[in-house]
This record gives sequence, structure tokens and C-alpha cells, in this order.
Amino acid sequence: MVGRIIRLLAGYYFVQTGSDLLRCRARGRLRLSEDTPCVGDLVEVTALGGGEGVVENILPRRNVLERPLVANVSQVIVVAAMTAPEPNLILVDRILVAAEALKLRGVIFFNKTDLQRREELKGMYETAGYLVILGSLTCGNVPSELLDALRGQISVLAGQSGVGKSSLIRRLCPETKPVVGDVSAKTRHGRHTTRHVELHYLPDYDAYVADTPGFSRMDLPLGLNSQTLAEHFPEMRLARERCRFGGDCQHSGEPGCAVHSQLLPSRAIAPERYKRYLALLDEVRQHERRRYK
Ligand SMILES: Nc1nc2c(ncn2[C@@H]2O[C@H](COP(=O)(O)OP(=O)(O)OP(=O)(O)O)[C@@H](O)[C@H]2O)c(=O)[nH]1
Ligand SMILES: [Mg+2]
Ligand SMILES: [Zn+2]
Repeated sequence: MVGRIIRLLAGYYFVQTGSDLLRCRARGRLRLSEDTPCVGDLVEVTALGGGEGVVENILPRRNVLERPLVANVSQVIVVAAMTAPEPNLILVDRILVAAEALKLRGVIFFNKTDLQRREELKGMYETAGYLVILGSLTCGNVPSELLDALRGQISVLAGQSGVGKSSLIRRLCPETKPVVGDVSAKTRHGRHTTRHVELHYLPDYDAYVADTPGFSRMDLPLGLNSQTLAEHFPEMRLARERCRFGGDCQHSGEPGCAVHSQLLPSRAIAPERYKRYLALLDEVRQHERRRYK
């Protein structure tokens, strides 16, 4: 039988096989080998009866995300709020750059439309080519576009603290009890955060979704340089062939740059996104200077 590991707990692997959840130990040789099973792995299991089983083999992985540690991730759902907290858009861009670097699809969910609705945020990222979904998890249904986006995928939620990631999990799987924090309770005591990794299975959509703890800063992926950063901004990719310096153009004021002469004037890239690109480019260049000194 083949199933998906959705949780690790006290030395047990919980494997979803169809509608059944098996509590498994791993075969000894798997525990000793270098790649021990991890959440997200497709595995071959032998059922032992009574809801117990043994993990026999790990099927080849498509990828392994390190933080959170999940295998076979297919997309990142960047969650941000319309307000409260104020969206940290450069963080959204950093997450999208990281997703592009890992060849994962990026989807953006702007939550809390009950508090404020800002269509310009939607437009900015749609122009970039991303699927952007707006909604309110406390005053509405989970948007059907979001459910469609989750279908058949292994998705990881990522974003600032307090934007509604755990609320989304709770709305998707009411039977599970992920910890929902309170954004107004800023005390260190009593504020719960999401710790262990777990995939939540949505049988109606054959979808798996992982919550992650909120974060406010994030380094750009290692291996990224000033020459390749622009490739991680989908709306700038076509500039490569049009800039005078082609693939060597970093779109930061070079003569004959198509980003300046064509993409910005025609709004094929949002000026705010371009500004944040320049800020990230500056950061990458500073890293490079430090490395060469
Ligand atoms: N007004 C409003 N509040 C919401 C909405 N969705 C979630 N909240 C509230 O926002 C707060 C934070 O929600 P969480 O789901 O814990 O946020 P989180 O992204 O998991 O935060 P961390 O776990 O700290 O990363 C909670 O008080 C939720 O009730 C919404 O659509 N509108
Ligand atoms: Mg949370
Ligand atoms: Zn250029």
C-alpha cells in the first residue's frame, strides 16, 4: 500500500492511505539510512491491523523543503492581511523569490477583507503573473478559488504572524485544532505559536496543507546573485531579450533597459514591485561586495 506521511510524533509516522490513517514504525534499515522518512513523503506501508503499520520504503522525492521540513511540496500559499498587520510586501516578495528558486508555484491570499479591501494589491501581483485571492476567514467562506488552487497539491502556508494562516487551516479542517494566536495579545506568555510540522489532509480535494509559524524576516535563497535575481520576478523575464545588454542587464538604470522603456510605462510591472526589486538587488549586491573583499 502507498500512503503519505502527514505527521511525525514520538517516533511514529502517521501515514494517510486513502481515508485511513495508519500509525507506523519505520523498518530498521530506514531508520539507519541517511534519508529517514519525513513529512510529505510518499511511502510503501504494510498494514498490521488495528490502525498500525510499518513503513517499508520511501518513494522518490520531488523536492525537500528545509523550513518547514516537508517533502514533495508543490506550492507556497503566501498569506498576508489587507491590514492588521499591515502587509509586509517586501516579505511577500522574498517568499515569492524563494518559491521561484525552488520552482514551486506561488499563490497569494490576502485575508481580512472585512477590515479593508485594497484592489491595488491584487492588481500588483496579478500583473506579475500570480494567482491572487482575496477573502475574509472570519466573515466569509474560504474562497472557492483558494480551494481550487489547493486541489491535488501539497501546499505550505507562509507569511507574517497574525495574518490568518492557522485560521485558514482551522476553516479547512474544522476537526483539527491548530493553535490560533491572538494578534492583539503581544505578551510572550499565553501567545501560542505553531511549532511542529504537520500536513492537514483535505479528502474532498485530495489536498495536503501545512501551517508554519509566522516570521517577519527572511534571507534570500543562497545561490542567488545580482545577475539572476530578476529571473525570480516573472513579470521581468521577457525583458531579457529586449534589453540592450540582454541577460546581463540588471534593470537598474542601464542604457536601453526594456524594464524602463517598455515594462514600467506599459504597467507590465507595478512600480512598487519594481522598487522592491531594486531594494532586493541592492541587498544582493552588498552581499557580493562583502564576499569579494
Ligand atoms: N478581522 C479578521 N480577523 C481575522 C481574519 N482571519 C483571522 N483573523 C484573526 O487574526 C488573528 C491571527 O490569526 P492566526 O490564524 O492565528 O494567524 P497566523 O497567521 O496563524 O499567526 P502566527 O501563527 O502567529 O503566524 C486571530 O485573532 C484571528 O481570529 C479575518 O478574515 N478578519
Ligand atoms: Mg499560526
Ligand atoms: Zn534591463
